[in-house]
Amino acid sequence: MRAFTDQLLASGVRHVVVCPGSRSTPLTLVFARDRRWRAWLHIDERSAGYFALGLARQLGEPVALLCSSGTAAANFLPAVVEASLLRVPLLVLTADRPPELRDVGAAQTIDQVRMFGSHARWAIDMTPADGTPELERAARGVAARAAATSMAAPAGPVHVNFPFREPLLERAVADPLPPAGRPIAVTRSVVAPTPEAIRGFVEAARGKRGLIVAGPEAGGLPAALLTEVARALGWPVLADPLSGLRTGTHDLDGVVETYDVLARATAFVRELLPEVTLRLGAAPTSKALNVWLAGHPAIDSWVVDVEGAWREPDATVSTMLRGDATSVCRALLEALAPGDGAEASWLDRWRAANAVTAHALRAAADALDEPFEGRAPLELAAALPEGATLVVGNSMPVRDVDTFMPRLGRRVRIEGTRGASGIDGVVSTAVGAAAAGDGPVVLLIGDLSFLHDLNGLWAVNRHDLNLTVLLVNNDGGGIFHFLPQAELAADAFEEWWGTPHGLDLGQAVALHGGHHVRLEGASGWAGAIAAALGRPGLQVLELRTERVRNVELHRQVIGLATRALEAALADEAAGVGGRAAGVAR
Ligand SMILES: Cc1ncc(C[n+]2csc(CCOP(=O)(O)OP(=O)(O)O)c2C)c(N)n1
Ligand SMILES: [Mg+2]
Repeated sequence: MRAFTDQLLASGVRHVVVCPGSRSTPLTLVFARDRRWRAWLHIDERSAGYFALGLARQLGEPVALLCSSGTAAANFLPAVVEASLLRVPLLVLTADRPPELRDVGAAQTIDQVRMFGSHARWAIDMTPADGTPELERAARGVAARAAATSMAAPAGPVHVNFPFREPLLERAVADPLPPAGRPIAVTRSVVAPTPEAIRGFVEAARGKRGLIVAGPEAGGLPAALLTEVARALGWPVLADPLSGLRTGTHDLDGVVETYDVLARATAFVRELLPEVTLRLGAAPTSKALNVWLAGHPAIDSWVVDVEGAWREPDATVSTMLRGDATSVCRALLEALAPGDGAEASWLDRWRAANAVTAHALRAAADALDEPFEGRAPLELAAALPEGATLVVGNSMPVRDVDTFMPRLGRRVRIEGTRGASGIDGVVSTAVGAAAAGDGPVVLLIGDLSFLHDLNGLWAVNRHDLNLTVLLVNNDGGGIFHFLPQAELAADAFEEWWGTPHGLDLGQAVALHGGHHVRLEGASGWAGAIAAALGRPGLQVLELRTERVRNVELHRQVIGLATRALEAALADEAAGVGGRAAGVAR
């Protein structure tokens, strides 16, 4: 075991999340006794998996995950799926029965060989350790390869299955001999684009009206480089909140955050249709943006991604530009010459439209005198300090952050779990991020998602962590009210989609030793958020809203913003100056 775990350390792995069990004893003892490891105990494997994912993403390094045999391992699946799609390095270590006890009715024994299927970048079933130097050397190689594979682009989960024979304990005690041999070094390659590909793009883009679409990317895209590329092209950057481009100390001048509204404004999309797009990161969260761009197959659409990946759900790509985001940006900056960019009015019009829309959205939200879910991102924007991380839950939280979160010139990370968009491990992903000890972490989450991963809260107190939760409680699945089911299946809707649970979530917070506060009124929550950030432990701020009303308020606010934009366009066309000057030139 020591050859394996020592090599993991040599490969830069420092953290391991350990779930209790007997079969995993040999590895648990190493992680528990060897002080070079930061070992995190977790009770629930499903939560543990997401905790490891949140920690690994925050640190940008692989995190190991250990459990016993049987369904314990199966409970890692959701986090393995998410890590694969989100491209987060995880080292999944599962204990197993030795081969002679498999498929013969032995207790707590299931088929674990390659059990994560295509969701693992690499999987191996180890030979039961017998202390011989040959197997120790082989184990060292597996550890080096596992860590390196989890980090190779695209990063992801790796599964190592460990058969352990009884007696488990003597074996562990007899094991701590210093492992033979030297640690293995594995170098990493950059995935650089070919010069022809870069030339091809520059030719396609020269003088054209274009957009850079910055989609979700775990850990963020290279913001400073990408905004430099945008400047050289004279194109705006449509920055998904999960791209790392909407917030930060890079140049935000050409960053557009209101595209979710812009793309719904028919006059605008007619006027400002691009000829070329360059997308980095995954497909954006905004359905309106995706539908708009996909509706124009004549757009020359370039997607940047590493070999083997295909994040292109709308099937509109014209060129897959192979390379990692940083290498591609560097190559583009070298290749672009002064004069290659679009005419200046193109970016000016986007900037002006963005300013009008951002202002109108804010004004429409400010005018409400009742709680509005879209208000939460605005209050968070006011409250989040430099160095904070905002983890946004799926369902409405990520969409509201997409629509309403303004650009912030502060170092604030925004992360989500949009790989598979599950509501099952959101709490633990945020708790794992908090465990990295890298600035304050705030979680914005819906009530069903919160309920789904209540066990995740356990780790906050157990490990003395600090987490602030803004819990949007609309007593059910608010998102479903935006779907046709709400009207077309009205008889069954409330029970089967609305799914009110009727629970007092403050009691769940109390169970986990947290502090619970209700947010009152229509606004002014930033003070409460900042105060919660100043207190230790689990801090839950609960906002109560109403699902049916939420749809009405969204339509009202977005409708007002769309009309403000269209009025500005009309004024501009009629030659009236003012705020919108330049929108529709
Ligand atoms: C594990 C999992 N189960 C079910 C779903 C389907 N689903 C998507 S959103 C949603 C409702 C989420 O409700 P809540 O967290 O309260 O957010 P709200 O819609 O109210 O904003 C459900 C059940 C899912 N995405 N993941
Ligand atoms: Mg809800």
